[in-house]
Amino acid sequence: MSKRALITGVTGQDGSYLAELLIDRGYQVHGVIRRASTFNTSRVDHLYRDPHDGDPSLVLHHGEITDGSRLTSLLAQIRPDEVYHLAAQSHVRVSFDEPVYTSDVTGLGTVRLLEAIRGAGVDCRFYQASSSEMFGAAPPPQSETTPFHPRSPYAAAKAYGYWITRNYRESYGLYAVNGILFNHESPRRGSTFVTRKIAIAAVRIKLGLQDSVHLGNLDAVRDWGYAPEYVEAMWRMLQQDEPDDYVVATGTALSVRRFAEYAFERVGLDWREHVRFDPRYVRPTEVDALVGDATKAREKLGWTARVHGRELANIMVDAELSALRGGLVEQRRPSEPVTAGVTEW
Ligand code: NAP
Ligand code: F7E
Repeated sequence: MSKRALITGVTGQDGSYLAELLIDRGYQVHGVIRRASTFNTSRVDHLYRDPHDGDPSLVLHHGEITDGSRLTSLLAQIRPDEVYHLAAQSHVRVSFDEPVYTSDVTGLGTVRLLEAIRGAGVDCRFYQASSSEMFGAAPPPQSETTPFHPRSPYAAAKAYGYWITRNYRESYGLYAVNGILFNHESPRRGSTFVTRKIAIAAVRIKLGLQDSVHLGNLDAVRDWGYAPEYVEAMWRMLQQDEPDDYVVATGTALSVRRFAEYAFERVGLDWREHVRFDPRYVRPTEVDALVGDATKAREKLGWTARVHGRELANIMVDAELSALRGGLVEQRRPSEPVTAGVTEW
């Protein structure tokens, strides 16, 4: 019998890479997707097989992280060995516009899922997608022992998710872990996160499809890693003898400005000629610098980041170039409104 894994947020960047990894390792993966009027499964379509052609390795179920009764029925039906909770309203800037919704989905979503596991009486291991954003104003380097100082509704919601996960571990003996992941990116990153926004813009400017890109705070420092490597760390956290919490990071500090410099250099352009400032992208409270100390993950999980700053920028720009040349990337300018009145952060 192959192991069964349940992934919430399977249609997201990390969910899609994790589904690939688990299927490669012989799991049957069950993913929760939101019902939408348009298709939202583009990141996992390549993994999907028609169930009429045999036992599928990826099974998709409709579900909402705000709907506890649905989560309980899914748990009872699937009875997974491992649960990876990745679903979230994951955009920090958007969380200032929608703080209550973000708290509900990103914060309370975790306890709904934990209660569903208890309610359905399923014996499984649980992964919580915690975030370096929880450290917020705490100065780098940040490790598992650094106190949290959240600087956004998103970060506050993730801090709740972190503590409720620990509480279920301590209260009920659940094998529940927090992966405290620092920023990780890829060609599958949502196009409103800064690295992907910059990579798309650099390529489109190079190809003459736009002239400039508007950004906010260029001084912010982040520790950007490569998402396919980070899902390996998630899996390893659930294969240990004892549950624990781990920081996952590269340890390399890079400013937004430097990332833009690398991305534009990759296509032979000078970022200073194309990047414009727009105050709309500045957040009410900023997280100035996140740089992780992943010593524990290296020592206990045997995990180390291989891809760092400039190489990551190259991977993302190269992917954009080949996708755009292949006609696969939508032609819409990333800095244009998606729909009237909605800013793409
Ligand atoms: P992402 O690309 O934004 O994906 C988020 C996923 O959550 C999507 O599948 C989305 O579905 C789903 N989702 C959102 N609201 C939902 C709801 N109400 N009910 C059910 N599903 C819902 O995020 P990611 O970058 O893959 O990150 C995965 C997780 O790690 C998130 O929890 C994020 O907060 C956390 N994290 C990310 C990073 C990072 O740097 N990427 C770092 C630390 C922690 P749709 O496709 O339908 O929108
Ligand atoms: O911003 C600055 C912005 O939105 C990075 C999420 O995955 O990682 C992510 O959160 C920095 C910030 O990611 C623009 O102010 C400048 O300082 O790409 P981002 P994030 O906020 O760090 C953490 C770990 C998560 O957990 C989250 O889910 O870049 N910045 N100009 C900009 N950011 C955006 N989005 N757009 C700009 O135009």
